[in-house]
Amino acid sequence: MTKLDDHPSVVRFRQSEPHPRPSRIEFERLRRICLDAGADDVGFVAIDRHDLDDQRAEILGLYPWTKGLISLVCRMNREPIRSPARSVANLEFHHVGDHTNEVASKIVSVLEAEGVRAVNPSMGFPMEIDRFPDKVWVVSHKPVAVAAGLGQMGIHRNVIHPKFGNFILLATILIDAEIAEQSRPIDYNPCLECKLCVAACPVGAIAPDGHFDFTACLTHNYREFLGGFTDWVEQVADSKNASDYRSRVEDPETVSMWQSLGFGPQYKAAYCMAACPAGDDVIGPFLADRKGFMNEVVNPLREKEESVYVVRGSDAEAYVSKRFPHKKPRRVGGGRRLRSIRSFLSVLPHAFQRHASAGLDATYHFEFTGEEPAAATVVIRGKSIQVEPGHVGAADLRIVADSRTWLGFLAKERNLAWALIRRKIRLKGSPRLLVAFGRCFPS
Ligand code: B12
Ligand code: SF4
Repeated sequence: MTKLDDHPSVVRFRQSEPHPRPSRIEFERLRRICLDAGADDVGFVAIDRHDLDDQRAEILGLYPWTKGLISLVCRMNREPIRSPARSVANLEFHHVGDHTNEVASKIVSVLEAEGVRAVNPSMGFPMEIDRFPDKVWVVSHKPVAVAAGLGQMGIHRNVIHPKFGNFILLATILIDAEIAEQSRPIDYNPCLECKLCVAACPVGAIAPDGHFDFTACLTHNYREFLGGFTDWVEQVADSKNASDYRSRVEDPETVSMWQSLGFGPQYKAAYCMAACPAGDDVIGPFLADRKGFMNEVVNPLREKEESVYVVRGSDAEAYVSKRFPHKKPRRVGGGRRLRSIRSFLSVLPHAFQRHASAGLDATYHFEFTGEEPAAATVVIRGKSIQVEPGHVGAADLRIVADSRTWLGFLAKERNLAWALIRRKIRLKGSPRLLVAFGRCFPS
């Protein structure tokens, strides 16, 4: 066997020039590398910047060597995104999505050749899907882009670039070198607060006050992704025969799933993005003729007759029936089963249906026993929710539950009456408060 010192690769390496690892990169040079690779705009942030306080631990958890972050913007063409024809809009999303990943990969290649350690987590999919339904994405590109001066989040929570508007996709590259100069957030928000995104969203996910109904968007827009796909598979599994399946899933929905597997999943809406008139390159037609802009861009999306996916009893279901009677609400399951009490507690604020909670004013003390002991307080009041660790204040309902049984109950695999009889779940207070709690989180 060759000794390591005598191995040809080792000998060649030792005879070659020294390989310095640059610890600092010049701003202009890095900017040029990124623009040459195809980015339409770029900004740089150091990992210790305070704007990244809530992102840092997760990034360093995976890549402890990260010193700097490169944030990239790739522009999308506006007219395709605005098209009521979903295939046209989705072609643009997928095409620019791939392009964004390619640009990021090219930059990593250039940096790697120069001895700089760099990684490019995907702009969208694939994600760390084994963590589903917890947070599956590696880096949150939006806060990095905001810190890097590439725009601000509008009422619809997409980043609006000052020039390109929200017609952009984002990527982040993590590097192990310092960047000589940093970018700073822009000092105004390009969002015009016109609320056209609110008017366009078919499921009411975007509220005029900036509240975002995460599950409403996820259930409809992501019908062919993640939990939507799981729910469809379960429809197949539960069907007694072909005609039973057809009574659950319409033919276009079946072939749409085929298309999603063959070509790529199709976003069902993204109308918030389509409707947004903000950004220097975009704003002209809106300012020239607001009524015309509404008629040409927003109304075709609002008037489109289409299926809209909602969970029974959700705020979105009530919204579609009231605002868009010509659209067809299709009741589906969320397809998300929580696997831990930690996930249950962290997902509550995101899954909360504030209109379904109207009139409820209650404090819940949870005590979980068994595999995952935990204590938490949930306060639902004035259509808002607060989740805190431990027991705080006086409880209107105290729920003591075996953690595994509770997760089974949420997944509809365990019956509540069974769990109460066996004392796997115990209540102190009115059971009606538990029913009211359930109404706030339809699944
Ligand atoms: C999760 C996600 C979603 C979720 C949540 C959207 C959201 N507002 O965050 C859903 C499935 C609803 C979604 C939808 C869309 N998305 Co999306 N999405 C992401 C993703 C993977 C992470 C977003 C993120 O950083 N969230 C966390 C914080 C920073 O954002 P936030 O607004 O405060 O968080 C909300 C939710 O994410 C949720 N949340 C936060 N943390 C957690 C943790 C858990 C466990 C859960 C369950 C929820 C949750 O709570 C917040 C309020 O509801 C990014 C890609 C990436 N890796 O960054 C793309 C990204 C944000 N999406 C993008 C796009 C284009 C869309 C859609 C237009 C999809 C489409 N083509 O139809 C819609 C727009 C919906 C909207 N108005 O926001 C672009 C936005 C580009 C831009 N200009 O800003 C991104 C940046 C992808 C990219 N590389 O460009 N998306
Ligand atoms: S549509 Fe109007 S309110 Fe919504 S994000 Fe764009 S500019 Fe802001």
